Order: sequence, then C-alpha cells, then structure tokens
Amino acid sequence: MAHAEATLDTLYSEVLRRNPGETEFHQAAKEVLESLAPVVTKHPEYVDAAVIRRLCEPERQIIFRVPWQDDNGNVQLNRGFRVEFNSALGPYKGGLRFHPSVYLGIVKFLGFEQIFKNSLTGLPIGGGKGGSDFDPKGRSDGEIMRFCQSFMTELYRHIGEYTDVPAGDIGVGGREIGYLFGQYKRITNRYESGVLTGKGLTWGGSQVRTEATGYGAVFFLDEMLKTRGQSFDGKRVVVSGSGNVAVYATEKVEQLGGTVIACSDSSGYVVDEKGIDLALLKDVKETRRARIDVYAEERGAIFVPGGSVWDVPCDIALPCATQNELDADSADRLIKNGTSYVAEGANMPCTPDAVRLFSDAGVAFAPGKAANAGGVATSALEMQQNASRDSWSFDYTQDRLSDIMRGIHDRCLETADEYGSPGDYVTGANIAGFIRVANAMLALGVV
Ligand code: NDP
Ligand code: 2IT
Repeated sequence: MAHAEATLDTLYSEVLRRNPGETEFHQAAKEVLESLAPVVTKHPEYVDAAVIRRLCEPERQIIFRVPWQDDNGNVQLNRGFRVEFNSALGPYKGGLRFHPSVYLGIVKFLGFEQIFKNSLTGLPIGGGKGGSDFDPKGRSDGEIMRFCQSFMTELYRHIGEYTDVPAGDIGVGGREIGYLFGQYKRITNRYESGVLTGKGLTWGGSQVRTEATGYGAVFFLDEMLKTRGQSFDGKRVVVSGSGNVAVYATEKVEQLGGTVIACSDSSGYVVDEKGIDLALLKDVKETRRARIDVYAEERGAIFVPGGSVWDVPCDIALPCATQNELDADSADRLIKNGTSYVAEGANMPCTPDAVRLFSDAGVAFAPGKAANAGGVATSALEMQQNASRDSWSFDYTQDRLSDIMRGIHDRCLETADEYGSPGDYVTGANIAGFIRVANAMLALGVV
C-alpha cells in the first residue's frame, strides 16, 4: 500500500506540473487519486499500462474565440471550450457551462469528474465538458441566441452523435440547447437529434431529462436513508441554488414527504418554514428569470442577502449550486446543527476539508459523481430514444432513472466494502467508476 501511495503521489505531481494554475482540476484529480491506492495494490497492471496517467490527460482540448453582437450593435468577445477527456466507454458526454468564472481549469475538473460519473451509470458514455466565460445574466433572448449561434459555429465541427454529445449545465438550459441545436442543424443540414441532449419534447428531447439531476439525487438520498432504516418523512431539507438541479431536487423531496425549508442564489438565501412553494419558485426562476428575493417578497418568506444558506439548521443538506460552495466552516455549522445526510447535487460543492469533517462526524455523505449522475444517465436514455427514433413515457423513463440511481448506490457500497472502506460512498464511487473505464482502456490498447 505504501508503494501504491508513492506511485499515486508521483502521478499527482505530474498533474500539478502539466496543468499549472488549474486549481479545481488539481482538487478533483487529487480526490480520485487518493482513493485508488487499494486498487493499484491489487491491480498493478493499471499503472504498468499507464492507465491512470493517461486518464489524467484529456484526449483533446479545444479553445476558441466566440465573437457576437449585443443589442446595441457592439461586438462582444468570449472564449469557448470543449475538453474531450476520455472516450473509452462511448462518445464524449457532458454539459456546457456558461458562467463568467469558466476557464480551462473549471472545464477540466468537470470533464474529469464526468469520466467517472458516466462510467458509474453503467451506460456507454465517455467523459467531456465545455462552456464559455459568457455571462447570461441580464442578456436578452436575442443576445443569448446570437451568442449560442456563434458558439456553435465553431463547436459543430468537433461534435456529433458518435463523437461528442454536449448538454446543459450552469447557465445552459432548454432555451440555450434549442438555439445550439438550431444552429447545428442549419450548418450541417442534418437533423441529427443525438448530437445534443436536454432537447425540448417536441424536437427529440426525453421525458424526465429536465427533472433528472434533481430527481436522481433525491432517489440516491432515499437509498441512503433506507440503508439506515429511515425515510424523508418529517425531514427538514436545505437546498442551495435555485436552478435546474435545486428546483427538481426540491420537487422530489416534497413528493417523498420531506420539507425543503431554504434555497438560495448568488444574491442570498430564503428561509420558508412552511416549505418552498414550488409553483412560485418555478415562476420566479424559470419563467421570469428573477432573483431569489422576489420569491421571498411574494411568498412572505425571509430573505437573507449574502450570507450562507448552510446557517439554516436541517437534517439533510443538498448543495446544488456550484463547486466549493460548502467549506469547512459551513460543514462545522451543519454538523453542530444536527445534519446527518449530505448529498452533492452540484459538482464538487463541498471542499475536501468539509468532506473530511462530515466523514469524521459520521454524516452520511454522497459525492456528486454518484449522487448527481441521474442527469447524464437520462441524457444517455435520450440518446437511446434518438437512435431508435422513439420516445418513452414519463413513468417508464422515471422508473429507468430510479433503477439506475439504485444501481449506482449499491455499486458504491459494494465497492467500498470490497476495498476495505465500508459505508464510504466517496471511495466506492471513485473506485467503481475507475475500474470500468480502466478495464476498457486496457482492452483498447495504448491509444
Ligand atoms: P443553473 O444555472 O440552472 O443553476 C445554478 C444555480 O446555482 C443558480 O441558482 C445560481 O445562482 C447558483 N450559482 C451558480 N454559480 C454560483 C456561484 N458562483 N455562487 C453562488 N451561486 C451560484 O445550473 P444547474 O442547476 O444546472 O447546475 C447546478 C450544479 O449542478 C452545477 O454544479 C452543475 O455542474 C451541477 N450539475 C448539473 C446537471 C444538470 O443536468 N443540469 C447535472 C449534474 C450536475 P445565480 O443564478 O445567482 O448565479
Ligand atoms: O454535470 C453533469 O453531469 C451535467 N451537467 C449533465 C451532462 C449531460 O450530458 O447530461
């Protein structure tokens, strides 16, 4: 084991050296590498064939200029990214993020996580991610459309049903996927439905894809609760964010008998002891695209500008906003307030220190690459429907999603057991995700 740890340390040093300044990518790589010592001890062939080393190096990285015209006729400039990380299990698959914080290090951390997440689903999808530093806040529909068209005018040559299949992430939802698909169709003169997922229901989309990430995270949590002989009944839940993942996590928690008492956006958080009014939240966020204080005002709930939603006492915490939003201080407060479950709806929302504190305190903790895999899994179901020119019912698709989440949950626990860390979902997810993709890489030779 000491030898394995030294080998992994060396591999991590190489990641640091080859990717200077990309701190989020370093963080994501470190977490996975730290889990792999027992695997490397048992299976030295993964090191001998440089599988781990190759996994840490994207197969292809694309960076491009995205010029577009705003409503005043001024030319604006952004940068576009697509990191095609690993295609051993299937075409590159992963979302596009439009947020001013996007740079190569963020896209690489997300793409790296996506490899293991997609592997965990058991479906035939590789890992990739993309996006832009474009800030959609305050932009008109016309500006969003022109940006998406310019972005796709470069991206189209790199993607395809059998090559790379983008979807949404922060700042990219149904509206943006529509504009992106429209431009792809126009440039290529192909109605290639399987090139993007998250499409609208009348033009190749799948039932449940909109809800899938939030629903899936709550299905995963439900399995964690059942493992401990508990249920959502009477549980107080705090969700961060109020975007796609947060809204549908809230919906499923409420359907399963829990109460979501707080949610947030980057301007602050609301506390609504009666339970979040979903119809109002969807109207404020999805239709009006307004800030969260509008919800508080119209609902008569408390709005706290700035501040941390993790100050609100709860049984279950569901971080669904962004990376590193829940740090050691927040974890400490949650633990003191009696939180016993944390599931990451977002990608890497908990800092490594926070995760360590949860683990030491016996809080059941589900990492994002397992708990939020329902979104991409349902994207893979959308690809299946596109390939067969079929469309499935809501109930059937939701049952498939629920089975997939139960499968991921059980695989994490079984793998954690097998590798000497019983009950540890982080180790289980990293190792189970790694083994499937590593075996495919061994089979495919040195490519
Ligand atoms: P949305 O754009 O729909 O919503 C994001 C939410 O998080 C908003 O409420 C936003 O607030 C808040 N947020 C974003 N960035 C920050 C920030 N830097 N500081 C504070 N709040 C922030 O995105 P999604 O719901 O799709 O994504 C949320 C998370 O879930 C991301 O980590 C994403 O990678 C992950 N994820 C998404 C999947 C999907 O299918 N959509 C699948 C799996 C994971 P504001 O509007 O004020 O910026
Ligand atoms: O982080 C993620 O898994 C997503 N944003 C969804 C990716 C997808 O291809 O559906």
